[in-house]
Amino acid sequence: MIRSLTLVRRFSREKFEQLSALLRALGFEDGAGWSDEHSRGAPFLAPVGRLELVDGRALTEPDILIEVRDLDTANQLARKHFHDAAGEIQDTTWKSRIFPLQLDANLRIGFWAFNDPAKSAPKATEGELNASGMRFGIVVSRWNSFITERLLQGALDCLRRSGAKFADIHIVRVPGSFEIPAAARLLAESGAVDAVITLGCLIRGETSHYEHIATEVTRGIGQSAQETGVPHTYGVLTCETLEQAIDRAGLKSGNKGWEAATTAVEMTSLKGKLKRGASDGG
Ligand code: DLZ
Repeated sequence: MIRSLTLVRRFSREKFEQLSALLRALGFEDGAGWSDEHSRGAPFLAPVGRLELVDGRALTEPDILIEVRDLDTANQLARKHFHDAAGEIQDTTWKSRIFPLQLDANLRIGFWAFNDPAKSAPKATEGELNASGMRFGIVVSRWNSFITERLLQGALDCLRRSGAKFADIHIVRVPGSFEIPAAARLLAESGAVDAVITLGCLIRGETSHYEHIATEVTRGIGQSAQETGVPHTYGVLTCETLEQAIDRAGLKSGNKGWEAATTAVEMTSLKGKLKRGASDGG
């Protein structure tokens, strides 16, 4: 049922710019903003959100809390952008440190980090979203190219924003989705790419043997990933109607090509970490 949680705060133009710059510097991802003749909105997306209810003692914490990995750097950045409005780092009573950023009389943001993040959460290894130095193969089908070219643009946009160079991206076009697994395997076996992103579009209403193709494509891509050890990501739309496909290619429900690309970046990074035996605790 739940899709997201949004906190809305109004700022003067100057604070809006200042706070946007700080949040970007801290690594928040820009969401899709909006504007009309009087106002504008700039959403910033956090990887994890939480709605926390508290019963009991009076709260001294600000009502917006932003957890960061490196509190000292966050404090330096906040001082750079807001000077004295950013307070000193202090210990809390809950095994963490925090500093306040007083934006106006009513609005204070607290930036905080656990003293020992490894103790506060189970150990986990996860991939980063930095694609610099990574090489990608993208297999895209020409069937329903009106949709698949949008998926490709989404994937390229994601890779570029994540730091990949265009010279390190090899695009392979195939006739239809059925041909994707074979081309994906050839690319993976070539050793020339770190991950393969697969993009296609199957529309049930317009494909008499839809089930057979969809099953075969999914199985083939998975098999290529498992047998070559090269991460493959799945950006093949399987839709009931053309309208659904348009929605998933960037209109209403995000862009599946973008998602497949970001997953490829993460999985490539994860593979590198697991091979090196790394566990960063976060
Ligand atoms: C034949 C076919 C049909 C009917 N529909 C689609 C589709 O919706 N999406 C797609 O990517 N490809 C389709 N194809 C083509 C097959 O994937 C394949 O390219 C041909 O059967 C030739 O092997």
